[in-house]
Amino acid sequence: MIWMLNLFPKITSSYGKEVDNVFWFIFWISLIFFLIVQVAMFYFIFKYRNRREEEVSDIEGNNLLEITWTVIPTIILIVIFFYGVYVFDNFQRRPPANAIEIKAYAYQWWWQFEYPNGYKIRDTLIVPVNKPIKLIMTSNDVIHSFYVRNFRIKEDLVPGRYTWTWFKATEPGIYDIQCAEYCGTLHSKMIGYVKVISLEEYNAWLASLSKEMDLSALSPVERGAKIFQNKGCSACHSVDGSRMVGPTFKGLYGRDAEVVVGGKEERIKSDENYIRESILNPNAKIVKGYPAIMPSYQGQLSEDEILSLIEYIKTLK
Ligand code: HEC
Ligand SMILES: [Cu+2]
Repeated sequence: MIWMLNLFPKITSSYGKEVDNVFWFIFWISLIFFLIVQVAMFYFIFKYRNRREEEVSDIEGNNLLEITWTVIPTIILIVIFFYGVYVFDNFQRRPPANAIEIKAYAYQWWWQFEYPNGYKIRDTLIVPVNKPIKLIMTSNDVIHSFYVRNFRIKEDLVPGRYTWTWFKATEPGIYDIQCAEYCGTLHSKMIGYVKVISLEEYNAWLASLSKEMDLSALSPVERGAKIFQNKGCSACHSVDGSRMVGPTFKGLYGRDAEVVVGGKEERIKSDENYIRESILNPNAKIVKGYPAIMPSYQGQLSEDEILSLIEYIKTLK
C-alpha cells in the first residue's frame, strides 16, 4: 500500500491543507488525462492494427477536434496556474505581522537556528504552537532547501542571498526537517527537527536560555555592569564619583570606609565581604553621612550575581 510509505504525513501547519488541495487538484486532472490518452491509445492500436486486405483511407485533419484539444487543456492549465498562484500568494507569501523571526543558516551538512535573543541552536528548531514563525534564511556554502513535510513548506537557502518562509504549527510534536536540494556527500544525512511546544514551555525555555547566556556569554564584569543597571542600583549609585542618594561606586573597592555600626563610628577596609554585606544587609554598616535607606537585596541576587557586581565595582577606580 502506498500509504504505508507515509508519502503524505499528517498536516500540522496552518496552511498545509491549502497546499495539499492544489496538489490533489493537479494530481486528479493529470490522472484523468493520463487515462484518457492511454485508453484511446490502446483502442487505436487495436482498431487500426495492420490488416493487409484493407485499403487505408487518407484523413486530412479535423479543425474542430484540434481546436477542442488545444482550447480545453489551455483553459485547464490557466486554472491550475491561477489556483497555484492564489495559494502561494495568499498563504505561503503572507506571514502575519506578529510572526516571530528566527534566522536559519544552512551548512554542509547541518542546520543552525538563531533566536531573537542571539541564542544559536544546532539542528533543532524549537517553536511555540499556534504562533506564526518566520524564518530568514541563508546558506554558508552551497544551495540547500528547508523542507518540512508535515508543514508542507519548502524553501531554498542560497549563499549570498536571504530567502524566507513561514509557518504556524498547529500541533505539538517533533517533525523532520530535510534538505531537499542535493548539497554534497552527506546531503541525505542533513536532517534536523522542528520541536513544537506550548507557548508556556517555549517562554520558560527562552528565559532559561537568557539566564544561561548571561552566565556563559558575558564576563563577570560585563554581567555585573548589567545587573547594576537591571536591579536598579544605578538609581542611587553613580560610577563616576558624583554623589547621589548613595555613595558613588568609584573607588569603592579597597578604600577606607567610614561607617556607623550600631551608633558607633568605625573605620574599615572596603573589601569583597564588606561590599557583599552592604548589598545583603545594608543596615549592618551605614556609610557615614548617608541615610540608611538602601533596601536589602537578600534573596534577590544569586551568589554569582553578587560576585559579578563586586567584580564590576572593582573595575571602577
Ligand atoms: C534606594 C537607593 C539605593 C539603591 C536602589 C541601592 N543602594 Fe546601595 N546604598 C544606598 C545608600 C543610601 C547607601 C549608604 C548608606 C548605607 O550604607 O546603607 C548605600 C550603600 C551601599 C554600599 C556601601 C557603599 C560604601 O561606600 O561603603 C554598597 C556596596 C551598595 N550600597 C551597593 C548597592 C548595590 C549593589 C545595589 C543594587 C543591587 C544598591 N546598592 C542599591 C542606597 C541605595
Ligand atoms: Cu543540504
